[in-house]
Amino acid sequence: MGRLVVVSNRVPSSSDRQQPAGGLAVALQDALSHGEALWFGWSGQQIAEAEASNRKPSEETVDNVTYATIDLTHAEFDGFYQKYSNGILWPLCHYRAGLMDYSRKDREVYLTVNHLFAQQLRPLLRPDDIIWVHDYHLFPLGQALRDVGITNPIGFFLHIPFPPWSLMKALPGAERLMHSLESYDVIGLQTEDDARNMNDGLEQCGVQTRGQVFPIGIDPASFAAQAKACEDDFDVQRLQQSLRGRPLVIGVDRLDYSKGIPERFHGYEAFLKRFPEHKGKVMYLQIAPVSRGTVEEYRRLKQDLDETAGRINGMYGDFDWTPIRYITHPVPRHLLAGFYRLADVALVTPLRDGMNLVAKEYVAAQDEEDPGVLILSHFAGAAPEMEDALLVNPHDADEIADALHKALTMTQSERQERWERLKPDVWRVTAGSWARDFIEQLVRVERG
Ligand code: ADQ
Repeated sequence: MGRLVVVSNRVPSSSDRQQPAGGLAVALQDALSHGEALWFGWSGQQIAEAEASNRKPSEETVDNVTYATIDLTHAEFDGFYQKYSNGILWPLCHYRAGLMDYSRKDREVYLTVNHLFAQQLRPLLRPDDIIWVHDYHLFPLGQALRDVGITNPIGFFLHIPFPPWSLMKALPGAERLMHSLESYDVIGLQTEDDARNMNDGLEQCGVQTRGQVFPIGIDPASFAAQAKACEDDFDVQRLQQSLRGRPLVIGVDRLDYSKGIPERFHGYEAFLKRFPEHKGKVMYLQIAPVSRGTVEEYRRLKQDLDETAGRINGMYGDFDWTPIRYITHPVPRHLLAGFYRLADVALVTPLRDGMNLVAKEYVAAQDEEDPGVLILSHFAGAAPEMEDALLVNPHDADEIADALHKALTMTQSERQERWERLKPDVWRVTAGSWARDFIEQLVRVERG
């Protein structure tokens, strides 16, 4: 196999690489460790228009991987990243067409930046490279690479859901987007639903290529080891002592409207109202670091959550008990593993989610003698693989309340049985196997 070239919107900075904060960097660690590799994308830096004309990628090689990054101008960052990717494609792909704030100008910037990526990447490519493009920021990159003469195998993986064509076509230019996908040799999606939706769209647009399912996973063995090793960590102990014997319910999400955090708060409120025997006897910790904080919709969401948490704490709390501990800054990954292990219940209730790795991490982190209970939304991509969780509809506060009561009163033997049935899939489909399966398909293309 030739060199693996990964292209994503962001390339992790050197500090992120030392302590990968989840997501793509963790998932690709294994794939990037075999042979020579190149990772290309945006540096995370913005520059003035005047500095853009003689832009060149800056490169840094660490062991076998070269990280090549380019800067974006303020206007490119705004139109490509904030507006088109996160203000249009993100809500639409999460079935929230009503939140989509479309403008033709932003679409042009999006296409221009995809062409810029292709032009800047081209001189770095070798004839035997295989190219793997990631996520919605770069839907048209395959086409843009073909336009500048690249004939190498190119694959595309979409980390987020793909909506039904009847919804997707609300996007002006959706047909063109579907046609641009024809440039890819392999297209990967998280779930059967996503593949069905995309393939239906491709068919309706008369495009021949088809998407396949490659569900993403975590590195369960190392996550489990980290969680166990963390039991005696000072901060994990601090959290445990602060519980004073009360069970811990945990939620861990980027602060994003797709994660259903307000709905979860309402579910917890319904639980306190309907099952008052738990009042003062349970602790709910929600960790939700601010993400995309400069996008208006995310600012509104944070304000809503701040208010709802404050209201619930004011209404149900007591002078010695706070119902919700709500944190909007990130928590280091190793501590997160320890917190998951300590938690009796995890609330993972997205309204839509490509996969949701938190659900898998929670299962991996449990103590096999005394595992906790996962409450999981039907609308997480992970749900079809995790039917032994307590599956809920996140729009139904009473269903969340019932599931919380059930989880907190479940016998140890039922918790063990459920966890034993959840475990095999988490261990079978890992980050490593996901990347290997995808790359194998691409290599097959390379070999004709
Ligand atoms: P995300 O939307 O970011 O990813 P998720 O799959 O849950 O969602 O992964 C997030 C990662 O970041 C996890 O490893 C988690 O531990 C970490 N993380 C989350 N909240 C954190 C916090 N508060 N502090 C520290 N770390 C935190 C996108 C798609 C998902 C898809 C992934 C991978 O939206 O649906 O599963 O990509 O394909």
